[in-house]
Parts: sequence; structure tokens; C-alpha cells
Amino acid sequence: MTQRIDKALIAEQNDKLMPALLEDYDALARKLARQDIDIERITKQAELFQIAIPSWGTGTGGTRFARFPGEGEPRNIFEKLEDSAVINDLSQATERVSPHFPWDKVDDFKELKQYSDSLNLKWDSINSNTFQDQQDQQHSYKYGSLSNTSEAAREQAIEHNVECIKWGKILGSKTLTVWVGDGSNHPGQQHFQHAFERYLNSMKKIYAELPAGWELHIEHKMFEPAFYSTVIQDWGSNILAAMELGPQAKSLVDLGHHAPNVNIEMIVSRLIQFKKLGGFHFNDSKYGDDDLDSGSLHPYQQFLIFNELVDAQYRKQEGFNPNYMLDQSHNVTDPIESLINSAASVQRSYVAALLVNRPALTDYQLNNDALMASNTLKEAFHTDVTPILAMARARKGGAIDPIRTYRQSAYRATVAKQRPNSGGNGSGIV
Ligand code: PSV
Ligand code: MN
Ligand code: MN
Repeated sequence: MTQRIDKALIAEQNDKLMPALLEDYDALARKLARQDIDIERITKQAELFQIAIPSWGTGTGGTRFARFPGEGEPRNIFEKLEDSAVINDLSQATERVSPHFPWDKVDDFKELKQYSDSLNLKWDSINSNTFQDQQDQQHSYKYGSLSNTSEAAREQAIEHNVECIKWGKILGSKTLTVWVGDGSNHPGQQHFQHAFERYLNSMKKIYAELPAGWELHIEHKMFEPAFYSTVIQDWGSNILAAMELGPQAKSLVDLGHHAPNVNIEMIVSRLIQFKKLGGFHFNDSKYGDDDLDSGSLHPYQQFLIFNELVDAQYRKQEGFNPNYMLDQSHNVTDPIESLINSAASVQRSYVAALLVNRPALTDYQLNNDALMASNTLKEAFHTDVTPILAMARARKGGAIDPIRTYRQSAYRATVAKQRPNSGGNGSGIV
């Protein structure tokens, strides 16, 4: 049976919290009015913000050393959808789910679509997986997939991506995201140019199968699982591949996939400029591809990325329509709570970026007033937009304090009784 968060519980909790929220909201409205900003306009935009949930994020991730599963974890894609529906019930910002095949095992895609419809959930980008071998797979990806020296292995990887498109069509998705771990561990192991050529030729075959209106998103990552060289290691190789393929191919930025100290917001700006920004995998990172909760470490970086995105929106930049998605791994928290928090954290960066005084910023930039330009960004970043986020949720039927309401609902304890055999999140990560 599908468990949901009782609407009456949300309403009851919201009733208790609404008087204090109204006080805070009115105070913020007055503060913003002094800056000529209409709070209602900002709240409307907050209400429209959406970010997709990664199906694999609903289970405990684990590391290569261990996985400590939590109680009542989803055991299959249907239960992952149930948890995603709960996240959306409370956050009202996550109506789409991004699946990962074949981690998400599906016998009947029409049945899955009916089920997601019944939960009012839609499907975001389809993630293919050619970075590990599946049982009964004929050709191994040990030495790569789309760039493998073996033509048979490459064809098998192409075929999987073509199948992902077919499944995505049934689900109503419009994007395929391709991340491959192809690369090498030893200098000399791989001919850089030939490996990239093989990758491009494979991707051309996948691109040729894209239906009209679809996009192919290429995700780069500096290292891991390959530790010496990776075929699509950075945004340079990524945009080269996207340009080589054509207008339906774009680059996807996962925040954890860059060298430390790289200026990610500037990469975002470059991709926007050349109509190649496909979307994001939001998360946070201290060392590498840590997949920590979004904004938990570098909220200013996340804000600066949104400053670029809102700037593109403000300038009505042609071809600008990126997909927002979370890509996180939760080891010590309830994944539902982390995903609710992270969706709100990304939404917070968006809303704060909406507060930037853009005409003033342009003036400071043109007059080389570095200090005031920086202060203009800081003023927006330091504005506590919590009341706007809470009001946007409440107006859409979500929770003013989603974590508190989630804990009150005892959802996890209830599903733990119905999901006794949990122990795997289906992600293949052990
Ligand atoms: C690779 O590290 C990655 O970021 C890709 O998006 C994969 O699909 C995902 O992680 C799997 O966890
Ligand atoms: Mn990713
Ligand atoms: Mn990653």
C-alpha cells in the first residue's frame, strides 16, 4: 500500500507555525520593499522552482568500504517512487524523478508510468549505466564501454543507451544523461586521441537515435573509477563532444566532478554562452566526488552558480533551459530528510540570486568598482530567505517545516514494517 504524508497532519503542523511565519514574512517583505523588491514576485518564482530526485538517492549509498542500510529503505523502483512522492508532499519542489537503468529494474514500463502518474510524479532525465558489468552481460566494461577497444563491447554499450531512450519515451522523459567511467590507470595504457575518437563515434550512433525534442546530456568527471586519465574528464572534453555531436547534445555539470578550487560558476557561464548547458547534478564536496548534501559545505559557491543562472534568465539568454537534479549519496542520514534539505538548499540559492540588484551590479562592473560589485552579491546572499521558502511550500500544500512534519508522520517506521527485507538500495553500490 502506498504511504503518504497525511494532508491533515501537514495542515495541523502548518497552523501552529503560520503565525510566526507571517511575522517573519512581513518583516522580510518590508526589508525587500526598501530595496524595491516585491516579495510576492519572488515567492511566485520560488513556487515554480523544481529539482529532480535521483532514484538511487532514496536508499543509503555507502562507500567502497561499507554500506550501513537504514530501516525501511526502498527495495525497488516502486518504493523509491513512494519515497520520492513523500519528499514532494513536504517540499513541493521535487515533482520529477530521475531513474538509473538497470539499477532500477523494470519489467513493465507502462505499469511504472501508471504508477508514477498515480503519485503525480513525472520523469526527469534517464541515466544509463555502462560503468559496471551486469549479470549475464556478454561483453565486459572492464576496459571501458563507449570507448572500449572492442567493437562488440562498444556496440553493447550503444545498444543499452538506445534502449534507455526507448524506455524514456514510454515514461515521458525527454533527456538521456550519459556518464561513463572510461579511462586508464597507467600512463601509456590508452591512446588519448583514439579513445576519444571511439567515444565520439559511439555517441554519434546514440545521438542519431534521439527523438525530436530530446536532449543528450554528457556528464564529465575528473577521475574515478579511472585514476590516471578519463575520456570525458572535464568541461573542455565535454563541450568538444557536445559541439561535435550537434545542438541536441549538451553538457551536464555535477558539482563534485571538478578539480579542487575550479571556478565552477565560470564554467557554467561559458556553457550558457555557447548554448551548451544541459543541466546539473547538485551535491557538495570537500575532497572529490563526495556526493554530500547540497549546500552543506559551500553555500556561497552554490549561490554564485545560481547568480549565473538567474543572470541568464534575466537576460533572456537564447537556448537556456537547464535541468536541475540532485545527485547525492547518503550514509549517515535518512535519505528522505537529506533530499528534502538539499532541494530546499538549492531553492534557497535560486531565490537569493533573484534578489541581486542586476542593474547596480552591471554599473559597478562597468566602473570597475570591485568592492561594491562583490558587496552587491553578498547583500543578496546574506538575506535570509527562509520565510519565502516556507511560504512557497505552504501555499502549495507543503510543510512550513518539512523535516519536523516528516518526523511527526513516523513515515519511516511505518514503511519499515512493510519493507522488512531492505538491505539493498538497488544502486549496485556495496
Ligand atoms: C558518477 O560519479 C555519477 O555522478 C553519475 O551521475 C552517475 O550516474 C552517478 O554518479 C551514480 O551514482
Ligand atoms: Mn552525477
Ligand atoms: Mn558523481
